[in-house]
Parts: sequence; C-alpha cells; structure tokens
Amino acid sequence: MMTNQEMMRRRFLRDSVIALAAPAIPMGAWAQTVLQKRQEWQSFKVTPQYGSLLTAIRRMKANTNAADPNSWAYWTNIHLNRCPHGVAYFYAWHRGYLCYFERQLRIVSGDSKLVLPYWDYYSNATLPAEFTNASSTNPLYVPRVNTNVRQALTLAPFAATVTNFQRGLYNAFEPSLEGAPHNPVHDIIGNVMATMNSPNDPIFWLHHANVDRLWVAWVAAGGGRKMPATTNSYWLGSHTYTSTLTMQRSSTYDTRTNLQYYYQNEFMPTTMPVAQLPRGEVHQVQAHGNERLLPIPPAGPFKPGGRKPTGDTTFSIGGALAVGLDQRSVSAQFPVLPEDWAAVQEIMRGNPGTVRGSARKYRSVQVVLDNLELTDEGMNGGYFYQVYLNTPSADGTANGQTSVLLGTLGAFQINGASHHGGPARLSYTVARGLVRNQDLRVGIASISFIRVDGDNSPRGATIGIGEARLELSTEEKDS
Ligand SMILES: [Cu+2]
Repeated sequence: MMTNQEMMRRRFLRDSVIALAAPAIPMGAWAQTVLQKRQEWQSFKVTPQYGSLLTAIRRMKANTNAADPNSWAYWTNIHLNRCPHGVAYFYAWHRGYLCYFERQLRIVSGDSKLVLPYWDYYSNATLPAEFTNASSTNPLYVPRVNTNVRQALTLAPFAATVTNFQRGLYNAFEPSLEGAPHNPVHDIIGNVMATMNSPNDPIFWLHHANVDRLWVAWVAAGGGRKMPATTNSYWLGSHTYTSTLTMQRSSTYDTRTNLQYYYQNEFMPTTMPVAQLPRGEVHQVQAHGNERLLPIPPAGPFKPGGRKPTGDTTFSIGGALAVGLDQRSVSAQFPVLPEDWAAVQEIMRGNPGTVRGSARKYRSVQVVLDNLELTDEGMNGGYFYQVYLNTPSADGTANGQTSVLLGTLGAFQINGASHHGGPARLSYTVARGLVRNQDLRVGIASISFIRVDGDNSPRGATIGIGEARLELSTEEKDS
C-alpha cells in the first residue's frame, strides 16, 4: 500500500511532467530590479497590499491544478518534495523558495508592489488575529493546535559565541536557529505546520520570512559572525525547487545584491516577549547551552541498548531502548564505561578518542535518536521536547553539574527526518567544551526530554524512540 507521501510524490512527479509544457520560468536570471522592503505584519496589514495578499491566496487556493504555479498546492508540493531540513542549505534554499513564491503572489494578485510580510514573534508571540479569525471566507485561517509560540522562542542563536554559519561546524548559526526557534514554532502551532505540508498554512510564509530576517540580522550584527565567503565552494551549484525551477546558490548569499529585498527591522532580538505569557501559569524559563543546573527528570523504565558499533563511522557507548514520551518530562539513563567517558573527554579537548572493540579514531560526539515514530495523538504536534545531555549523580539530580541542551524534538522534526524515506533518525552534536571535565560520577549518562507545552497541548503518548544513544563519530567538526 502506498503511503500518503508516496502518493503525493507520485502525483507530483506526474504533475512535473505536465509542468514541462508550461512556459519555463527563466533560471538563474532573477529579474527583480527595484529594492523591496519586507514589512512586519502589523505594518503590512494597514497597507493596500494586505488586500492584494488576501486576493492572491484566495485565487491560489481556488486553483486545483497542482501543476500550475498559480495554485496553492504547487508551492506546498515543492516543500514536500525538496526541502532540506537538518542538512546544509536550510536557510539558503528557503530564501530562494520565498522569493519565487513572493513573485507568484505578485503575478496572481496583479499587484507589483506586493511584498511578502514577516511575523516577528519576538515582538508579538501570539499569531496575528487576521490568521485566527475562523470565518469560512478568511483565506489566512486553518485550524491549529496553539496560537501562541512564546514557549518556542530562545535567544540562543544570537549569543556572542555563535560565530560560525554552516551545519557541521561547532557554534554554528544554521543548526542553532533551525533547532530553535524555527522547529518548535512549527511544532507548537501544530496541525499542518507540524508536517512537511506546512506551506499549506499561510503563517508558514511569514514564519519563514522571519527566519530569513533573523539570518540577515545575524550577519549584520558582526562581532566575528562569519558566512562562508562568496568564493567558498559552499555557494557553488543551485537550489532545486522543481525540475524547471532552480536558483543559483550564490544568488542567495544575501538579500540585496541579487534578490533585491531587505527587512523593515534587521536587528537581532534582544529580549523575549515575557509580557505575553498566558495568565495564571508558571512557565519554565528556557535556558540554553551550558548555563543551567537542571533537575534531571525521573528516569523511565527503559532497557539499556549496550555499547556497539552502529555503522562504519560511529560507535555507541551506551543507550536506552524503546523510549516512550508523553506529556511528562523523562530521562533515558544508561550505563557508560569510565574508559568510554574518558574517550568523550579526549574528543571534547580536541583530540581523537578510541574505544575498546574498534580500531577507529573518533572525533566528535552526538546523541542519536533512532527509529522515531509519532503516535496518533503525537502526530498533530502542539508540543515539543528540549533534549538535554546530563551526567547525573546517584540520586538523580544534576549534582552541581551543568545540563547540556542539544536541541529540540517534536512532530515537525520527525516528519522532516522521515519524509524522504527510511527510518526517522535525528542526531544532535555535542559541542566541544560542553561536557568538558564533567565526571560521569556513577557511571551513568542520561538523555533527558523536557516537555514544553503551548496553551492547548495534547496529553498522552506522543513519540516512540527505538533507541536513544550516545555515539562517537569519526566525523571531524571544526571549531
Ligand atoms: Cu520551516
């Protein structure tokens, strides 16, 4: 039996063939010549272009030919089939995608002044009212699990230490911002936003415009923050959207040179929208990196996965099997040999580590969540987990040791990891220095899942993890 996604993909392939007959959109020749300003929603919605946006979305949703760029489904399918999540070019690919979509909005609405707006959730963490008005004639409305994303936000990507850009380097902006707020905003809003069909929700475009803006702001902030140079091989080749729609990677290096747009506000956020916390609830304050003494959540009743090679280049020094997550926070605790922990410490110092049972030299450490599955209740999102690596003491507390935030886990991340086929696996790099000089006092390591809810999150089982493990990898990661 074909899965939904296989059917979507086949339909897409069929439609792509039809699309070849349509006039080809010029490739690599971005014809935008007037510098355009992308405005925050609150400014945008009082301009004449607000009406043009509604008109464009209405017309695109009414067009049921998914092979037609004037249809809404055409743009959702591009994301479903091509989007790179958790890999290189996450931002750059989406930058080109948004530009092509924005151009289509202009074509469909007939308004050459229509420019994509963004949603600055650091200023207004509640979805703009225009998106939540459930009137059947409102093209901006789709059902969602939550409408406040306060809990998804963090200032971590804007820390002075995050100076590298691309995935694969330590202290890199790309995986940091993707890890939060990008992913948890998808998770917390939920429903279609928690899936690879997320562009079907109009708020997707404003969310991604904001993510793109945060990238612009990060570059503009200076302070040693560095992009790969324009001459770097990172910018060779092109982004693919459909068989006929591509864009030179080098065109997406910045927004003004080729793409001809900028943002109303190009500063990094410096504060969280605290004033918009829901009343009457004590919410956990998010902390990131190495800054927090976290009470370790109770250990779940999970069987140890044992130490073993997990591939040609990776070796698991311990893990827990069949880890089930629900509305509670939980830890997966498992034994780690002192000599294996010593190898971790070597790697944290920048030296290769070796382990018994393998001839390889290991150069990085990661937490791997393997064979991830969503339950029926978990499928719609509306929640997420912060994934921590702890080295707990015998009584289960952090015992003066810092907890290390590795990233986030939710329906969106799992859907992203599985949608190109194969078992869903997520890995989180343990940055060098994060667990340096930390003892493994009782021979136990712990991977903790701190549940984060919105105002209206589901109860019950959400996510199953075949194995949560601590892995050494031969992959070199520059600092
Ligand atoms: Cu996204």
